Amino acid sequence: MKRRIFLAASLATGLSLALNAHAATQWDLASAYPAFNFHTQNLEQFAKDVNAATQGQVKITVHSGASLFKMPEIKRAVQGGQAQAGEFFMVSFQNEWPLFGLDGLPFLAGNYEDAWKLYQAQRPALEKKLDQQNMKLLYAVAWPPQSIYSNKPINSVADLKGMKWRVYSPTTARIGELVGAQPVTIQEAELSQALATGVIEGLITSSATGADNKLYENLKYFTNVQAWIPKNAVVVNKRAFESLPKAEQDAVLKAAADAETRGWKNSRQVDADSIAKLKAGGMQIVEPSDQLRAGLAKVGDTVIQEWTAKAGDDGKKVLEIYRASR
Ligand code: PCA
Repeated sequence: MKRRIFLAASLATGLSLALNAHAATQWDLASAYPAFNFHTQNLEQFAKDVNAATQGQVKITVHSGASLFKMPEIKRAVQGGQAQAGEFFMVSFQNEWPLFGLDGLPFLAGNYEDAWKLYQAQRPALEKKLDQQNMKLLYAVAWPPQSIYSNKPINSVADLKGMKWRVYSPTTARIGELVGAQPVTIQEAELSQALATGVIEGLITSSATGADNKLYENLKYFTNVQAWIPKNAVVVNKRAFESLPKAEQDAVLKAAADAETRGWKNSRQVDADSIAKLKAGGMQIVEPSDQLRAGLAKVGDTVIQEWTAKAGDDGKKVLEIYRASR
């Protein structure tokens, strides 16, 4: 009798183990940046943390380097559930909803403290928007400040005239137009090739992206204008998230909060390290002249005015919240 009870109990345990093993969730997470980029490394750590906190019940595979979807496709892929999770560059999606472009507006928040405040102002609206699009925001992390790379010295905005200018967002395209450059949309994954083949001659991006892509092999100047601090958002398909048991949902959210804190901290360090790498690669790091600053500020004012007109009351409200928090 005792033996039978024991047998029944061990059968039940075996069964529940089998069920547990069967229930393990597997998510594909699409990302567009190289495996060694700091955002990608942060995603890998996030995946590890989730795995550990759920005892292997939630396994996230990070597909870096645009290997699963190209950056412009990632958001829609998560929305439609073709990938359960993904990372996308928010400002690229400004045409869809102006507030995605908030952190790409020139000289609104050019340092990390302000960028964080801007994010706090943006976040509630962002979460709501993503929720309407069938996604949940896990976290968002800042790229280092955006500065200008070129072959010739940029002393004023007039020096940008006629330049084949790589753009990644409606705002970078508009800036290109306003300074008389020729905007060309290029994804980061194609950056080195576009430079090597002369499709582009200059761009605005982070120190990190310059170092990741060895831009010093083709370009000579990094003009440190620190115009804005855009963010990557990491999202999960809402249905995929909601199908997890509550304890696993909580574990994912805890790991996401940790990833956000870690990512913002790393971003600053990566900025310093990347500028050192650019220098070591032979690039000249130049502080912007007063003339360049003034010219860019004027362009920036136009861009912000145009954005505000499009963004309507929601945009105005977020800008007010941000300005009051500074
Ligand atoms: N690097 C990415 C996005 C912003 C950045 O710093 C890029 O240039 O596409």
